[in-house]
Amino acid sequence: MKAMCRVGLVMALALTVGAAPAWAQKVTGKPVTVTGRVVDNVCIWPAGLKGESHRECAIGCDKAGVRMALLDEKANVLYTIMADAPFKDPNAPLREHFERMVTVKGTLYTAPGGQKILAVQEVKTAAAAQPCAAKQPCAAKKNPCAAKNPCGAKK
Ligand SMILES: [Cu+2]
Repeated sequence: MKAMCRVGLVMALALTVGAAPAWAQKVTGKPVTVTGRVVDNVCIWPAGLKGESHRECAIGCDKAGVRMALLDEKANVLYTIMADAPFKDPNAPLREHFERMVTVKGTLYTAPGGQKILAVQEVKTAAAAQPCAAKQPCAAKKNPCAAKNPCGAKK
């Protein structure tokens, strides 16, 4: 009987080791570039607060340890932010951009449940990352920069 129990235990251990549960599976990331707003989860979801007027609050939330997120407002997708290596502050590269539009280069992981997790490698202001009208300011009518460019304003 004792021997049977031992065999059972060994088999159970072997099964545990052999079949990793879904939550322990490695997820393959893919390189992405995402443009969105750096938002504060604590304020945007319960109260709908975001944007420039909310910057001071986001700075306060950051000091309290809140991790910022990236919201692609066009696609309506929220990205959880993480650092691209252990022992790094995930908010650090975003700190000067809280509540503003940025373009982030990084690695995207889709976790169980569909959560999108973005390992941040590089952050630029969205405008700096898209100098869209710079080369031919008057050429493209659908240019998102048209409103700001001098050729558009003359019409
Ligand atoms: Cu806040």
